[in-house]
Amino acid sequence: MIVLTRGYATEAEYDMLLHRNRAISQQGWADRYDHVVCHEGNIPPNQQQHIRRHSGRIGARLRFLSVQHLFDEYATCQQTQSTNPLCGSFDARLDHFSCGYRAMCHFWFVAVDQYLPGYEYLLRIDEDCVLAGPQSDPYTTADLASPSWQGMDARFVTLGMERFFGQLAGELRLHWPEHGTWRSPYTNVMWISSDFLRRTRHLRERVADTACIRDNRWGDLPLWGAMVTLLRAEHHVLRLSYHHGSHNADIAPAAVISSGGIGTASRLQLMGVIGAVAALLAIILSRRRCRRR
Ligand SMILES: Nc1nc2c(ncn2[C@@H]2O[C@H](COP(=O)(O)OP(=O)(O)OP(=O)(O)O)[C@@H](O)[C@H]2O)c(=O)[nH]1
Ligand SMILES: [Mg+2]
Repeated sequence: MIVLTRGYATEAEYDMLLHRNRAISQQGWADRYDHVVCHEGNIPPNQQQHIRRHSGRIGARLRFLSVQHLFDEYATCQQTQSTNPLCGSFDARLDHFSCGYRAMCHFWFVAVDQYLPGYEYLLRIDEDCVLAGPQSDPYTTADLASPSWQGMDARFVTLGMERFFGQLAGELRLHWPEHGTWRSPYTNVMWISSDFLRRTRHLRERVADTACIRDNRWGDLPLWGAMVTLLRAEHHVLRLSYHHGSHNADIAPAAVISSGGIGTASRLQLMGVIGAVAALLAIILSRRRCRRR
């Protein structure tokens, strides 16, 4: 089980990570897995001790792994201007995404298996994701699984992505949908097999070569969705519920609704419409019953 986390100036700022770790410690199956904390090389030994001490059962077994080299490569990213015409031109909105955030996207999409070789499966649980009480072991032999699948990322951070994958699919004779949209795993909590990592390595390297993760902040969410689409892998639902802190949202395993890239928000809206129609029917039926009496 892996987290990539920021290093902080004070111990108090690790509270969110500690909350995450303690929720994992509550799981009966936590001992079956290794627990890795990846960081930028900026969590010193005294802070590592603090994290171990307050992480519950898994604390003693935490492995701290520096991925500083990758973050150094991203340190001078050009935030608002792309060097590759494929993925756009100047856009001030990109300024919102730091070089560190883009390095994080690169880590999870391109580099994770290089830093963590030798594991059969990886389970990502982000720093701001807290498992919701004791749950069953989510172990699966699926290529890739996530509790929730959704549609596309914002247009201004996916410039050229559809065109790129359409061309790649044509070149390598892989599948690509004509409508040009695809479903993506909500990657904050995601399961992935080493076999799928191996089978997608050449495709992920092609993505890395575009430099669009750095320049246009192509995110790991639509990129993993594209991998699943290109290789016609299944949209497996991972049986884990959690609270996603950065969005203050509770995420529960949700069945994937037909094709077409329907998002979490759309799904919630759909549930709302179904609920409203059901309520209306109930009122009509109850009135009919009243009239019959
Ligand atoms: N080391 C490091 N980790 C980061 C950085 N940015 C994000 N992360 C980690 O990457 C994971 C996801 O980061 P979030 O900030 O939650 O981003 P997100 O979930 O994609 O974005 P939201 O859609 O806002 O939730 C968390 O575990 C963060 O700690 C960074 O600059 N450095
Ligand atoms: Mg988050």
